[in-house]
Amino acid sequence: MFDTSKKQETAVLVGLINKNQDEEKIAEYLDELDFLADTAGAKILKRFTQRLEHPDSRTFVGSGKLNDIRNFVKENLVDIVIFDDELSPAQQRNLEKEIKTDKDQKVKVLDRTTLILDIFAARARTAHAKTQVELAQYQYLLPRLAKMWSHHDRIKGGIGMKGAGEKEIETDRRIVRDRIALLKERLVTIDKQMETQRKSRGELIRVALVGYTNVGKSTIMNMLSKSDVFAENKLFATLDTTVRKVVIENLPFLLSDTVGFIRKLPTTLVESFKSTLDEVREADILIHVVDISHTGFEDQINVVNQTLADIGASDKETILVFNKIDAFTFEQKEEDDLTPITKRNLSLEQLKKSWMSKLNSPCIFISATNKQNVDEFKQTLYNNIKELHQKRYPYNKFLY
Ligand SMILES: Nc1nc2c(ncn2[C@@H]2O[C@H](COP(=O)(O)OP(=O)(O)OP(=O)(O)O)[C@@H](O)[C@H]2O)c(=O)[nH]1
Ligand SMILES: [Mg+2]
Repeated sequence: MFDTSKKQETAVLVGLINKNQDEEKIAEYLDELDFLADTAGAKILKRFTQRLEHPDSRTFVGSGKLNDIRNFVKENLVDIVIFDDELSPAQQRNLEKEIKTDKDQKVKVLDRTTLILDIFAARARTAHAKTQVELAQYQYLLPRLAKMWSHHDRIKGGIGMKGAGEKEIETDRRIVRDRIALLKERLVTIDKQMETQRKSRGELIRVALVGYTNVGKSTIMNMLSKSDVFAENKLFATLDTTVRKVVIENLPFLLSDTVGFIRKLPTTLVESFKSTLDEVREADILIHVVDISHTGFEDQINVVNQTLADIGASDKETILVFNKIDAFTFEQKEEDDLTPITKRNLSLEQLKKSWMSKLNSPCIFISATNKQNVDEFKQTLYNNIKELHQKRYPYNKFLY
């Protein structure tokens, strides 16, 4: 989507402040949108926010704000305007028209979903991931074409003739539907192969790393398995599932690393990544990795738990691993500071205490890059796997 052959493309971000997302939240959400845009290769010049309970049905933001955006885009020759929420086809069309000040100006209007889909498309390596992403993209497109169609229909108002534009849309819809059917067929074949592979892995306990994107899942995978899975400070570095046989002391098990989750993950993506997520669904134990250095880590935990529930994997034995303790910072309050304590004022020790008392499953605090507390983490993992192994194979004691 972003043209990398030319100079780096520039973009502005747009988000709404309302009762679901206050000023602090929207700042954090736009940080994330900025990170997504950066991952896709764009440079953010400015953020626009507007206090609005519901998005404007025509242009997402009100006319005053739209004017500000238009002026900024014109003055700074901005290439892309990115909205933090999904745009309806009508909003997208209106915005494309209204942000331009003259007809030769090229400004792209994107929403969060398209941005995530584009990043997935650029990052997909294997045929499996590519097929899943392409399916998600077409599924996102289809209702949009359909909506355009019904919109034309209404304007036509009962006159029996079809205009050229409508025919085109009808053809487009047929092409998209055919493509979706073909991609689904392909996925069925790939899924079968993967299912056979999973079955042939035998009786080893299966552990899956799950978590928000960029929390350090692949880094932990590499640390535990001494393998070399691609890890970097970009969102969605991992799209394909990697499975490794890992041995702690003398206990072997299977460890899988998979795609990270994110707030407002497009539903079409979750749908088409079903088979990738089977690895999570079929796991015996989940390692839920959290980036404790991120100010919104609690929200991220909730997003992950919700996504796990959505894919039917919420009631699994889970080890909560707070990673990146080396990068953790907090605002220590002075003794005479009587303003109420917020989450930002809690030290690592206080957080540890509160999480440990809150959970009845294990939780560990580590730094994967600095190798802090890694032995304790491995021991916890070992104990959990061993216990499950003994339960499942009571007569098979040779492994430990
Ligand atoms: N400071 C610090 N950085 C870490 C730690 N663990 C991982 N990172 C960094 O965090 C970034 C993301 O790590 P990854 O392992 O790629 O994260 P991931 O969860 O696999 O990310 P996705 O595959 O994109 O979902 C990388 O730049 C890592 O070097 C840690 O303990 N401390
Ligand atoms: Mg990864």
